Amino acid sequence: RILVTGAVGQIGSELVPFLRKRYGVNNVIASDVSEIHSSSAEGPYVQADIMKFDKLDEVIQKHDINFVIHLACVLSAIGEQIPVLALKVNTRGIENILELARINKLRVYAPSSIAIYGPTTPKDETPQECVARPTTIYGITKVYTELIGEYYHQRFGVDFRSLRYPGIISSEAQPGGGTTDYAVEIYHEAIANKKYTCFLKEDTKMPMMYMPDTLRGTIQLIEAPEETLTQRSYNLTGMSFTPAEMAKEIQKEIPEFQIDYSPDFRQAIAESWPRSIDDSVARRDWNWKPEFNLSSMTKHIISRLREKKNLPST
Ligand code: VAH
Repeated sequence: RILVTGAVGQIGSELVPFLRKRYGVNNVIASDVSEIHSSSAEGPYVQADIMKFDKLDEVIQKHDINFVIHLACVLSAIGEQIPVLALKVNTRGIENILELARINKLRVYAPSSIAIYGPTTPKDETPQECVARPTTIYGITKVYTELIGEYYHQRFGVDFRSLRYPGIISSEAQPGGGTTDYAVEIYHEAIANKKYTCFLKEDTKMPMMYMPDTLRGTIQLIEAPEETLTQRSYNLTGMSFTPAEMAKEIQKEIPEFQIDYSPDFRQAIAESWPRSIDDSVARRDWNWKPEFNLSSMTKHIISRLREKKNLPST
C-alpha cells in the first residue's frame, strides 16, 4: 500500500485521487498533520506528523505500507518568512521517511524542485547536471533531500526517486505558500474579479507545469523500470512564461481582464531561479513529454473554473 504525506496540500489534493483511480482506493492511505480532511471522504485518511518517527512507524505497520510518497514540506515563500520551520520540517521529514524506508524496505518518492538552483546556475535551459547553490532555505532543504535520498539508495538500497518540479498550476487546489502561487491565483481572480495584482514583475520568467502533466509525469517515473533510470532526481518542466505573457493568454478568454504589478519579497526568490529547464534526460530515460502549453492550459483552466462556479462558458 502507498502512504501519501502532505496529502492535503496542492499536489496531494490531486495526486491522491489520481493514485486511487490507478491503484485502488484502499491501496492509497492519505495523511497529513491536520486531524481530519475532506479527502477522508474519498478513502482512508490518517493524521500523521512527519516529525514524529514512532507515529509514522505505527501507520506504516498498521496499514501495511510498502511505498511512501512524501509531499509534506514547507515551500519557498513561507520558508523565507519562517526559515527555522522550513529547515526543521523539510530535513527531519525526509530523514524520518528514509530511515523508515531502510528499516521496513519501503520505496520512496519525494519531490525536489527547480528551487535547488541558485544565482550561479545557468538561467536558460538549465541542464540536468550543473551547479546547485540555492539562496532560499527551501532550495537548500531540497538539495539535501536529493543528496540524502541518493545516499540511502546507494548505501542501503532504498528505491528513492525524485522530480525537480517547476511551479505547478492547478484549477482544483489552492497553492501552499510558494513563489509561483501567482500563476494559480491569477486564474481565480480573473474569473471572480476580472483583475489581478501580481506580486512579481511582469517580465519574471519561470519554469511551470500544468497539474495533469505533473500527475502523469510522476506516475511515469514511479512506474519506470529501475534499469531505465540514470538519475535518482530528474529535471522536469512543461513550459516557461512571464506574468505578462500569462495575462495576454487570459485576455484571449476574458478580454476585460486587467493586471497590475506590485512586486514583494518573492521577486528576489524568483530571480534566483532558472528561467527555463532542460528536461531532455527525463525524456530520454522514461519518455517524459508534457502535453500542455500556456495557451491550452489557460483554455482548460478557465473552462474548468467557469464550470465549477457554474458560469456561462463565454
Ligand atoms: C514554490 N511552488 O514556489 C514551489 C516550487 C519551483 C517552485 O518549488 O516554492
